[in-house]
Amino acid sequence: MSEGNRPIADAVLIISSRNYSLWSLRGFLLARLSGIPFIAETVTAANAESARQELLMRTSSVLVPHLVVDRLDVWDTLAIAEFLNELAPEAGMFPADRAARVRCRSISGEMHSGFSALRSGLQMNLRSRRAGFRFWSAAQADVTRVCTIWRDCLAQSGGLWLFGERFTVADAMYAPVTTRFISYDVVIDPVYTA
Ligand SMILES: N[C@@H](CCC(=O)N[C@@H](CS)C(=O)NCC(=O)O)C(=O)O
Repeated sequence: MSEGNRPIADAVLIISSRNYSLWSLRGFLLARLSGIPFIAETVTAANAESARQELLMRTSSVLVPHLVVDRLDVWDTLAIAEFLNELAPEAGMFPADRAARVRCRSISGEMHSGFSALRSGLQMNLRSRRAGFRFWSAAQADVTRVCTIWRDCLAQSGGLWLFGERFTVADAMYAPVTTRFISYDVVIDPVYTA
């Protein structure tokens, strides 16, 4: 991996729990997808206030994930995805086909900026199983939209992942949604049309 033929040194990804923090999980999956060797530094603290104090010292946004590569700071998950793709284009983080790439960026952006009812109503917890969990209708609208996106992508790509045989940025962005559907026993229509 190189940037202008210069080796990439000291890639550090600052995250919090991959069990409870959906953005941390996404950042971690994206870093793994890039293939760039990195160290994941996990901010853990006894309570919310001390976690915030630690984040204040580590990240300008006071949010995770936050990537540091060659003393360059990158925060915000989509910016991290784009930067990793820039550093490691050979990893194929986005689909090779332009139409698929546009769709991949669009649905990743849609997940990044939307689905607030799903996010607040069904909080991520990989360790939780809530059989028969009931949630409000706004979250149901988000669930329906997610299924439409998945169905359209899989119909076009044929699976296995949203854009075919390779796991892409979009799969990382939607990964915490699949875990929520499992955690909260969300009933969805079959999304495979093939
Ligand atoms: N839009 C940001 C969202 C990041 C975000 O909200 N991160 C949460 C973790 S899930 C956070 O760091 N919260 C600070 C805290 O919990 O103290 C991104 O794309 O990275």
